[in-house]
Amino acid sequence: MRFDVVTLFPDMFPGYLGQSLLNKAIERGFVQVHIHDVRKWTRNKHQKVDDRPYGGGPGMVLCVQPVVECVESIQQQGDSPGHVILLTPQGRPLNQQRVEQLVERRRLVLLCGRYEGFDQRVIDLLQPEEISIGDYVLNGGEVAAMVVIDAVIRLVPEVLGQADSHRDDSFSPGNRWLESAQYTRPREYRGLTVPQVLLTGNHEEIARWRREQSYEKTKQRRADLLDPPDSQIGAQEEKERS
Ligand code: 6GU
Repeated sequence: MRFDVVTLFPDMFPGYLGQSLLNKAIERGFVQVHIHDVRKWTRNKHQKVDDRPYGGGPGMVLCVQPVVECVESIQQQGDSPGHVILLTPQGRPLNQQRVEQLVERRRLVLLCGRYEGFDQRVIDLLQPEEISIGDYVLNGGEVAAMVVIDAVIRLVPEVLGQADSHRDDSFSPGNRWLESAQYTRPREYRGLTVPQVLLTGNHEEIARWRREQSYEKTKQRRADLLDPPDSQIGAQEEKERS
């Protein structure tokens, strides 16, 4: 799996990329992450990458030239141009179903926005998929790009220790419910004890208890997951494919 990240703030990434799971995957060659500084692609002498919006208004807009030329150059590297994603609060909200489709692409080019956004012609020319990571506003797309990388790499089969340990994750299609509570030793701490059923060794009983817990938690916190609408991101892509 290869990621190319296009950003004005390349220094935000090394800390994240150095964390153990990802670092091991990179060292073993299962994941490649290339960080590209858009500023290197400006053609004016002040290395300006943004300018005031036509028509007025607050903030600055990212210029079309450096972004488009940076992405085009990246796409010429490697053996496939990759799927281009623009991280923006205007995008469709990311969910696990879409993450599962993204891992199939094998190469993603992630554009991180800043300021008031990109010149519209970046979108017209590159036709990226626009993705948001939720209904709140970040200062830029960098953290969102890390979220995408984080969610996608753990689905690369070689990355997680146990090949199937993400199967039971909440939100995967086989299990849309939230996970039940987990306990480990000691059996008692400050008077709080582990539920008796987990100590019985009766696997059927335990599985039933977990399903019930999982259902109750989901009903209380995320009733929307019990009856999910078909209109979310991912469902649309699935339809377009078939
Ligand atoms: Cl992808 N970018 C920014 N700037 N804000 C966001 C976001 C992305 N997703 C949610 N909020």
